[in-house]
Amino acid sequence: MKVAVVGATGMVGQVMLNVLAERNFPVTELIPVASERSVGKEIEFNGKKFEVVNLETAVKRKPEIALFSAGGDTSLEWAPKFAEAGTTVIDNSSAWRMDPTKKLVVPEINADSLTEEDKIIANPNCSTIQLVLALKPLHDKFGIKRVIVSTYQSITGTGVKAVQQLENEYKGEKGEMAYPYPIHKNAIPHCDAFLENDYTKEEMKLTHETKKILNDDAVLVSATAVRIPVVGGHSESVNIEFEKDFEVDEVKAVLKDFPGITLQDNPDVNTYPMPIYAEGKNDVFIGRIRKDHSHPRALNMWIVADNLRKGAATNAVQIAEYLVKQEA
Ligand code: A2P
Ligand code: 11C
Repeated sequence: MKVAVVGATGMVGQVMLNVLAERNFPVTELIPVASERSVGKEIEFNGKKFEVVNLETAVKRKPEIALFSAGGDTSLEWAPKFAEAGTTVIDNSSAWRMDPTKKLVVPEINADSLTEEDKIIANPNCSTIQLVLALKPLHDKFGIKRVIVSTYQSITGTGVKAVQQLENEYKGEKGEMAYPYPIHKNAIPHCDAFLENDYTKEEMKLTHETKKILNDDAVLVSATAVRIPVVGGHSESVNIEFEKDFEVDEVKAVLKDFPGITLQDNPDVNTYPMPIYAEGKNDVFIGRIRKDHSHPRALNMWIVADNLRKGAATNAVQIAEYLVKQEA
C-alpha cells in the first residue's frame, strides 16, 4: 500500500511511523508529508530513507491511505482533496469528529460501521479513546447512566513546544511558553481553549465524542481536564453510575475480556496503572477498581494509556489495518 503520513515530522506523526513499522503494516511506498519548512528533509522508515514532500505533491501521488496529524486547519483543507483523489484519510485532528457524515472510530468498538464510502474517517481525541474503551463493555453489560471523569494529562498531548517548556523550567532556563503558567511542579486545570459554558474544549470532547462512539446520547459525561508535568501517558480518575446492579468481580471479568485492555489491579502488592509503565505500549491499562461507597450502583476506577499510542497513532493504524483486512 502507498501510505502518506501527513505531519510525519510531528510528535504523533513520528509515533505513527514507528507503529506502522512495528506492526508490519504493508507499506510499499511511504510518503512523508509536512510543512514547507520540512520539505526535502529525510525520514527513515524500515531502514530506508524517504524525502518529505508538501501536501500538493502527496495528493498527486494518490496514496491509498493517508494518516493525518498536522492540525485541524490542514485536515479541513486537505482531507477532502485527498478523498477526491481516491485516498482514504484517517484524521487525528478534531476537524471532522463531530461531523454527522463522518464516522468516529475506535476499532475495538465500531470499526464494523465503516464502508467503502467512508473516505474521511475521524480518530477520536486521546483522552476519549482510553475512556470509551473501558466504558463500552460496561455499557453493554450494566448500562451506563453517568460518568464523572477527571484527567491528568501528559504534556506530550500539547506537542513539542510543551515538552520544551517543561525541560526549560526543569533546568531553570527561559524559553517559549506553551502554557499560560509554568508546568514544572504544577497542575493546570486547563486543556485546550475555554468555551462559553466555562468548560474547556478538551472536556467537551470527552462528553460529545463518548456519546457518538457509544452511539448513545443518553450516556451523561461530565469532565475536568488537567495538565500535569508528566510524559508517557494520560491518566483518568473515573466514576461510573450504572443502570443495573453489579459486582466488582463481574466488572473486572468484563474488562479483562475486552480487546485492548490490560487490568493492573492488585492493591495488596501496589499494582495499579501509571504513565511511566504505559509509555510505549498500545493497550489501555485499568486499575483501582472499587465500589463507590457513596452510591449503590456506582464504581471508581483509574485508567492510563500512552496518549501518543492508543490515544492517537496506534488507534489510527488499527483503523488502517481494519481497512486492509476488509479489502483482502
Ligand atoms: P513541520 O515539522 O514541517 O512543522 P506537532 O503536533 O508535533 O507540532 O506536529 C505537527 C506536524 O504537522 C508537523 O509534522 C508539521 O510539520 C506538520 N504541519 C504543520 N503545519 C502544516 C501544514 N500547513 N502543512 C503540512 N504539514 C504541517
Ligand atoms: C491534549 N487531547 O492532550 C489533547 C491533544 O483534539 O486531537 C489532542 C487534541 C485533539 O491536550
